[in-house]
Parts: sequence; structure tokens; C-alpha cells
Amino acid sequence: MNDPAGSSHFSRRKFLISSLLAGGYGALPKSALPANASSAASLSQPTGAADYTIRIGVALIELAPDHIVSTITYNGRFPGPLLRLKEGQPVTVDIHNDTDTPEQLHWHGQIVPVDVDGAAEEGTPYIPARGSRRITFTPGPAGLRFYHTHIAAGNDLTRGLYNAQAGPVYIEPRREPGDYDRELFLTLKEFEPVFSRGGDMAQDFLAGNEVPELKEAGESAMKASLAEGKPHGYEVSYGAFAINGRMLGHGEPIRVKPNERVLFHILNASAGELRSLALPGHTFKVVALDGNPVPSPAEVPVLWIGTAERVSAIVEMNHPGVWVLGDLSDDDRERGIGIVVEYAGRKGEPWWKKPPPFHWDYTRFGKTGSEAPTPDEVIEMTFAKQNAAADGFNLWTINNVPFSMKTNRTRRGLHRGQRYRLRMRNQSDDIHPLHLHRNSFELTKIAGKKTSGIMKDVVMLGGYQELEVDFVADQPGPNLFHCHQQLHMDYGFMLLFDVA
Ligand SMILES: [Cu+2]
Repeated sequence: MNDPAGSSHFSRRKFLISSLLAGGYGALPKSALPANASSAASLSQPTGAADYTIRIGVALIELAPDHIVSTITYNGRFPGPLLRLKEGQPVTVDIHNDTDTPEQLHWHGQIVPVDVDGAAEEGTPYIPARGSRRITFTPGPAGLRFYHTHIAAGNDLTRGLYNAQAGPVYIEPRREPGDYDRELFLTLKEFEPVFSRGGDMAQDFLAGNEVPELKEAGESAMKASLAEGKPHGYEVSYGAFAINGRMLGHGEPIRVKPNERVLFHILNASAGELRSLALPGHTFKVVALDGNPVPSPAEVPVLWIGTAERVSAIVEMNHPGVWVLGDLSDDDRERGIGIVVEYAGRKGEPWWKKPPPFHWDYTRFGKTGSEAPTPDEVIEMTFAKQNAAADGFNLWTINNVPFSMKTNRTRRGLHRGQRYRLRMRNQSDDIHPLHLHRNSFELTKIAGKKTSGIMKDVVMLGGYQELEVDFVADQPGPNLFHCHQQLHMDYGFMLLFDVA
């Protein structure tokens, strides 16, 4: 006879033990794990020690003393351990999956082969449930990258990036620019996702104008759907936000000295949130976007960081006090997205002051007076939303077709070595953070304004706006293009470029 109380007691206990185990391992160097720690699936793999070991498993994360969440993590913590790699120096990573479902671990922003990239759509093998995989790759390009799960969540908010499966990667360049005193890594993330209807955040922070023709098409499609009696498609909102896994006021403050120059490496590891950050009385000198040095470093009062984007910015600590480095949204900041910056010898309540309105414009970090080379081919892409068309979820299309692995309609062949320009048009009012695996884009035109020299692997396309980016098709095999909002990529917003 099963004793319901007994069995639940057993599984609870088992859960606690596995989270304790998971919590016990940080980013361990060589041989730090017992040799028999690997599971059955890895028995046929080489037995030497890996450079890094990552364990995927459920753990409890203390966002604040009275706010503890259970979620899937890397090594029992959030963010996952900072992996410091060296450009061009091969690294071996053991990835253990202690969950009951197969996993993918994606090396975001790195140029690596399909076998290790971490996307099932490209053909990367899964890390089996209760199994493991050992991978070896050569890190690059240098700069701030990250690793995260690449599992579709669909309508299940316990899967994919709705969990805490993300961590920073820093690939040390062969030569480090040294215009700062120390560096700090901040990972932004939300917790406790719930479905909501409509009610999107204000999305008017990107510089540039809407294209009337795109707006008319998007609005009339929406109107027609609502007239048919359809509700607004589901969105996702969140109960708690954190920087480096702690809600505002509950982590250690960033302690600084006057005149210190701090290089912040900021990663937005959200499933779908676009974030802003300001530090009252201070400015950010943006030196790199998505880990790539920008041609024209420039000072800005506010950072806007789309889903999966990274910003590296130097702050000169020249305004002593106790401050909140936080999101411009009062609501999100009160629910945790901020961190206290405390000057030596200063005490008291941290101060917040909302900065004046500021539009984020990638082009101000671009080359001036020079255009990108002419591409070999221009690919036109229009993104559109079919309101609530997939069981109440919005369905996303590229040139009217939602992604499918079953047809060839969402694959496109490219010639190796050719330079392609993606001319992208957004027929929706959402901002889409667009990502191409195993490549970097060069931004060439944003909302009508030409630019060059800015290399990124994610770029935000504003509501009803246009954007052009170039890339050279030099990675053979499938290269996955998608919107980085979990909800959008899971419902159609993907395409495969096959380079041959
Ligand atoms: Cu999107």
C-alpha cells in the first residue's frame, strides 16, 4: 500500500538532497568533482577531467530572506558561475542534466560548430534527462558572452528561460584594454512568471520613427482579430526581479571609492523583458555592446538592454553618496530590479532619482562618416503577429510563415563566404530582440539612419520600425535566426539559414 504522506515525504527529502548537492558545486576547476560523479549516459565518453562542470538541476534561490524561489539552475545558483575562457584556447565542459527532461545549453554569442552550439533546431544533440554530455570547443570571439538553456517552453512556465538557467561567460582577449580600475558582472533576471492578457510595457524608448505602412498593416490585423471576438494573446509578467540573484536592498551593495572607474559587464538574461538602468548622478561610458568593442565609445545617462543583450560600460564614481542603480520602471524596481552603490564612508538610505526621458540609439556608438561594404544579396524579412491564433497565444510569422521543423518553408540556403544584408520590417508594436546563432551582425541601418562598425549578436527592432544588418555566411551548416523573447520564439518567430 502506498502511504501518500510517506511518499511525499520521501520525494521532498530527495529534492532537498539533490539541491544541496547542486548547491555544493560552484564553477569547479579541473578534478574538483569525484570521478564517478558522471552518469550512465557519459560512460562512453573520455574520462579525463573537464575544465568546467555544469550541473543542471532544481535548487532554491534566496532572492531576499522572505523570498525564496524553486527553479532550475546551473550549479545550484543564480547566476550560473562566471566562466572565464581564453580566446582561441580550447576548453572542455562536462554538462550534467539532473532533471527529468532533455536539455540544450547554448553558447550565446560564440562562433562554435553546430555540434556544441546548443540548439536542437540546428541539430545539436540533447543533454539527455538524467544524463550528461562532454563538449570541447575553441572560445571566441573575445568579450562578454553567456550561456543559457535553449529549450522551448511553449505554454509551460516551468521550462526554458522562465527558469534561472543562465550565466555569464567572459572570453579574455589576447590584449585587454585597461581604462578602468576593476570590473563587475551584473546579471539581470526575473522570477515567478505568470500569464497575463495584453498590458504590455511602454515600448517607446528606441530612437527612430514608425513606418506608417507597417503600423497600418499591424493595427488593421489587430482590429480585425478583436472584431472577431478574439481576446488579446497571452503575455508573461513576473512577480520578482533581481540583479545577480538578489532583490534590491537584499544583496551586498557595490562598495566604491571616489574617482574609481568601474567597468560594468551587464547581461540581460531575461526570458522576455527589456530592461533599463540608471545610476543617479552618474553616466555610463559604453565601451562594448554584446561583448564587442564599439567604434565610438560614448557617455549616456541610461542604458537600455534588450533580452539577451549585453552592455559593457565604465562608470566613473564621481558623485559620493548611497545610490540605487536601478530600472526606470518604479514597479519593476520596487519588485527587485536594482542594486545599491555605496561610496566608502557614506551611510543611509539609498537614493533614487528618475533621469529625464532618454532615447536609446545604437548609431551613436557607430563609426562616423563611413558606410558598411555593399552586400552580395539583400534578404527582405517582414515580421508579423497573428493575435491569439495559437490556442490563445500570438503566432509570429516571418514573411507570413510561422517556423516549422516539418516543412522546408522556414529554411533558406545561403552561399558560404557571401555577405548578406537582412532588411527587417516589424509589422507589430512589440520590440523584438533579434538573434543570429554562430555569427555577429554588423548594424548598417536603424530606423532610416545609416551606420557601420557596430557588431552585435542581438539587436532590438522597434515597434513598426525598420532595421538593416549584415553578416558574412562563413559558418557552414544551419544558423538559427530568431526573436529572443521566449514567448515569440516558441510561437513561430524562427528561421534557419543553411550555409553551404
Ligand atoms: Cu519577438
